[in-house]
Amino acid sequence: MALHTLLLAVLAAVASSTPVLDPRQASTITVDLTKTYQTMDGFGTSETFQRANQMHALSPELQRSALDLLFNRTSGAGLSILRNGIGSSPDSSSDHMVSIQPKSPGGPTAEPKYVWDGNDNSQVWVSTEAVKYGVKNFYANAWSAPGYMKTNNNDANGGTLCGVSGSTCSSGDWKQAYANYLVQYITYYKDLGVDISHVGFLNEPDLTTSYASMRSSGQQAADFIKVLRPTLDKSNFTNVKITCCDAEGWQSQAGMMSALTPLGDALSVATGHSYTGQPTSPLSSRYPSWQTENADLQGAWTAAWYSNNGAGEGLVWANKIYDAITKANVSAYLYWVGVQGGATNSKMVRISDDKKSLIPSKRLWAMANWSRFVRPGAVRVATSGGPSGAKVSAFKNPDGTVSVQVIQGGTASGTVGVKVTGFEAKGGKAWITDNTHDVGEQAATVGSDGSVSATVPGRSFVTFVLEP
Ligand SMILES: *[C@@H]1O[C@H](CO)[C@@H](O)[C@H](O)[C@H]1NC(C)=O
Ligand SMILES: *[C@@H]1O[C@H](CO)[C@@H](O)[C@H](O)[C@H]1NC(C)=O
Ligand SMILES: *[C@@H]1O[C@H](CO)[C@@H](O)[C@H](O)[C@H]1NC(C)=O
Ligand SMILES: *[C@H]1O[C@H](CO)[C@@H](O)[C@H](O)[C@H]1NC(C)=O
Repeated sequence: MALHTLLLAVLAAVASSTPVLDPRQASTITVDLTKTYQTMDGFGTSETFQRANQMHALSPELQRSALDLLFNRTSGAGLSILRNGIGSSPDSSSDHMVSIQPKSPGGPTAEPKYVWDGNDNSQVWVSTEAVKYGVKNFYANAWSAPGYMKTNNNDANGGTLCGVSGSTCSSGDWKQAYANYLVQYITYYKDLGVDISHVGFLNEPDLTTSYASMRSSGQQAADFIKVLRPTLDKSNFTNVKITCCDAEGWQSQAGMMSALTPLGDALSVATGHSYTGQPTSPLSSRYPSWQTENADLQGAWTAAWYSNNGAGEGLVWANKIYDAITKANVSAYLYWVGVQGGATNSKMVRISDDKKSLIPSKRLWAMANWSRFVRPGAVRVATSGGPSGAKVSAFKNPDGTVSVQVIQGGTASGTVGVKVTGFEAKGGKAWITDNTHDVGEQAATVGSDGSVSATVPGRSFVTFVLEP
């Protein structure tokens, strides 16, 4: 330790042209591209339950700012996944998502009576705009089937889909009709130029609540997936991936997996939320997994990066995302809402009460630090070393860049060098997010050995990008 310290001090004194190092805190991160983990699909959010209408009601200038904050890769978070809500309600009152077949056609085998307004509570607008920013992952997710397809004849208050195990209805078996209904929704979007990439048919099936909700066990979900997969394939939607089941908590979703795994390739992605349990271990060793909903739902609005580790602070969210990726093996992380009005932290960007401005929180910039630099298709790779107390992760992006995230939750500050084994960086950048910066570019030095160095201050998130 003493010798190491002395050596660094000597080196610092000799190499007078290098940045001033505090020898006690300088450190090196080594990235090993040969040890790989999961492939990333991206980062995202949602404007369901008529939140998209709130965005669309803004002035044209603020609409653009809102879209840039969510999807722009240079001035915003560069989100790469949009989760849309497939409606199940008979009407659009309150914040309901109206169904594309609000009234029963008469029975499960009757000719469908679909109704499509081409707007879908402004989700079509957000989606078509997102396409222009390069978003390719559109996750269409139903909270429930329409009421007439369910045991309780209501799209809210739980109930199950008629026809799955243990769920019989006098009106018959609605599994095929529900599958057709989801395919019809995907078709409407396709006709407007938005390719739905993922479809989910449940949301929090472990929760009965006064808004759209449908119960399901793992077995009941498997019963339906066996109908949905061939229905999608027959309509040429062979590339649309089925997700399941968006349980309210991660462990609750884990409990559904044993009934789903026998589905093999009929299921593509295991999805879970974090409300009743955080992602701390993998859901499945077979399926990629997505953390599809989390937020500080009720906390009073804060835009802070770090104050006292409060539930809405940016640094807290940077850490949550890190844990989900490194401990729970997730391939995607979605915050609940992107842009919305109101005084809680349930969204990342707040529409001011007079609707004349947007207030981005540091939660958005925590997402940005991940989303801008860990692109869809990036493969997580191993790292060793790094500053004491910091959380470190690294990814190889499809464009050949290597991005390294250093989250320093403590107060220690120092220079950090990043070296990728077998890779000489020809260029490098560092981006900082802290109390005063929002993914701001900061000075980085490319060393003669192909390493990249920059300062990592206390309570900050610094992303290094090494260019081959
Ligand atoms: C993203 O923001 C930059 C900077 O404001 C702007 O030049 C660019 O056109 C935006 N990108 C898109 C796709 O709108
Ligand atoms: C399905 O896709 C194939 C190949 O893209 C195409 O030839 C065929 O016409 C499509 N069928 C339908 C029903 O859209
Ligand atoms: C992590 O997820 C991938 C799929 O994305 C899977 O192949 C791998 O086995 C998982 N690893 C663990 C430890 O569960
Ligand atoms: C990362 O987060 C910090 C802290 O808010 C912010 O200053 C920085 O701009 C973010 N970086 C990116 C690229 O989003």
